[in-house]
Amino acid sequence: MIGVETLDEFVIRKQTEFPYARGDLSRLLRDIGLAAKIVNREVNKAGLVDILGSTGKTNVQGEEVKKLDVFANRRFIAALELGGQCRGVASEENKDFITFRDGVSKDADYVVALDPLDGSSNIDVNVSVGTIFSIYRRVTPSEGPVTAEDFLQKGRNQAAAGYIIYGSSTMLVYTTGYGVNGFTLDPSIGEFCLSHPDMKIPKTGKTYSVNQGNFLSFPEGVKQFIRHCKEIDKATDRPYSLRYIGSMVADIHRNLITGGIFLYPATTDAPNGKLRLLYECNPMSFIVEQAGGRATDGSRHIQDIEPRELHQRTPIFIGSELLVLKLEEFLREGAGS
Ligand code: AHM
Ligand code: MG
Repeated sequence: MIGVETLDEFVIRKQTEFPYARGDLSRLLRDIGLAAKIVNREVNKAGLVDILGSTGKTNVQGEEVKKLDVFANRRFIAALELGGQCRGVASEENKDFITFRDGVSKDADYVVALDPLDGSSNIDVNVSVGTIFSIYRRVTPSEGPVTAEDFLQKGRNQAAAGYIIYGSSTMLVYTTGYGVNGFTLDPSIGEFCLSHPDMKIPKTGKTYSVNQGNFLSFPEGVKQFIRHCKEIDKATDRPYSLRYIGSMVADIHRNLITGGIFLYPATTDAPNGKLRLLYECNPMSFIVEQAGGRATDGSRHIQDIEPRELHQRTPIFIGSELLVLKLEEFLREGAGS
């Protein structure tokens, strides 16, 4: 191929790979790409305008909502509604899912679970944030309104998933179950261009990413794994490197490219961990597994967990296969001690 391939061109070329090759999912991905460009524009100028800072309100999880969270949420929901391929959205920022009943979306077959701006505590300090999305084909009859059942599907049912990282450059990475492809936004032409075709996560790595401040309240097996990471590794003559941005998208994106493991375990105060199954853990797990990695809650694949509620949390260990397997070994030993 001569020159760059844009996200839209790529999605159209790959359309025949989709299980329902009517083009709906292709259009949905392009709608998400468009919203991402608009959010990117606002994230980039966050330091310049009054949009920066907190609204003073809290979201459904009781966490402080930053203005850009609100903006990104509105932007993505509007793009999905106007695009006409999405029938409903569950968002980190909304207690209940939203249904599109009228207009162009009224016959759409897909629903989207969304974290519009993940890692938003990093906005004020100019550190990478992200958007995470998960797309399902609805399971209830298309004549009727969407129900919770359409969203509460196992991760294995995802039709597509992806993230956008608003970083030193902005990238959109997605999978439809046929490998993982990454696109970098070229600001000079305003297009996401294929830059990372068929991404594969290294089998192992030398990086672990965890909020180690919570060490004392981690399960015993996790503590042992972290101690193991701090020991001198015979192969490299040095310990593992700890790298923790505090933005799940950015931490996992780095590990996807260079190899590593990201951990958000249960803690004494948060026995289900912090991160949300539907719009954080499932989509990131789909991508990492498609890239050849592994994602579990310590005993089950994340994508095999049966969701019970929209904002359900789960512990997560995700990244290079051999590192996650090693962690699971420590967890089994820890449980037995
Ligand atoms: P958010 O969706 O409210 O931004 O929270 C999710 C973020 C993740 O991106 C990140 O991995 C994690 O929270 C960091 O949490 P902590 O500050 O407890 O380490
Ligand atoms: Mg989040």
